[in-house]
Amino acid sequence: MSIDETRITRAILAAALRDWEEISSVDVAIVGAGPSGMAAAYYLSRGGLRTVVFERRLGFGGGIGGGAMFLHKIVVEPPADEVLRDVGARYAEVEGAPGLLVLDAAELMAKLASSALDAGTKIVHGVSVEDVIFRRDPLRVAGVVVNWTASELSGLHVDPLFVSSRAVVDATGHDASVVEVASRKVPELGIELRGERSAYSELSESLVVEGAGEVAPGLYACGMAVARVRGLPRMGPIFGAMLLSGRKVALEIAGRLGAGRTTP
Ligand code: 48H
Repeated sequence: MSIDETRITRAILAAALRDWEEISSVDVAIVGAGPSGMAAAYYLSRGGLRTVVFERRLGFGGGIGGGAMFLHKIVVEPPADEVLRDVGARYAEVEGAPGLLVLDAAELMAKLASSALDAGTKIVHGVSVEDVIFRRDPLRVAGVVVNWTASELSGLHVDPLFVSSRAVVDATGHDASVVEVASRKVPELGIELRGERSAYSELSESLVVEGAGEVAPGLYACGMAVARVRGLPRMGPIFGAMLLSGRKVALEIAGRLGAGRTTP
């Protein structure tokens, strides 16, 4: 077999451009490959919806990777163990703390990603969402505006590309950057960002899941983005609400868009 450089280049170009052509119009565009975005992607894809995740960085997991102050463990509480079992991530009960489960950060990142990919999610790294597409009659968010993270970092003026979608999910974490840009640049959506509050783990774990969902027509939030949008406390390195809010948003979108097999 001859390994010809031109063939390597053409193979990559052809496959990547084929993917981008498909990605240019999807059912759901998820912004951020952290725990909430990956959980949402897994359940959406499992339900048969064409789902793409755009991730600014070159890896999966968002805040999972740093564990807690770089210690490579995180905790989760029921009923988020249902998500752990769905993606095959192992966990252990915490002695003396009934209801708390502990697991490896690396395992959760890997299992969320591989489950989402196996279910059909397309994950594109090194791409940042810098804006949304909106439509009138009826007023709604109708997709995202994307650019290479490298051009964002370089400060060069490079015009973006567009991805239209039936739903957009802000899973960008503390920044809630998609909801933020939509609230600023499409004021008629009437989105109010209330700002994240100081730590209160137990309260936050339930309120983030409760608050996850549609923020404006076509635009949904899960994970820490919910805390910034709804004015909720942070919770520290406990990830139950991240997984459960991702699953909740997926089920809500699947219900609206009419997917089949998402329900666990
Ligand atoms: C493309 C983007 C963009 C963009 C950001 O921070 P994450 O892990 O988000 P969540 O909400 O799934 O999980 C939050 C959790 O990690 C956490 O921080 C917790 C529980 N904190 C509690 C506390 O008290 O501090 O992941 C977001 C991902 C990251 O990978 C970003 O790189 C990516 O989104 N991202 N990708 N375009 N505009 N903005």
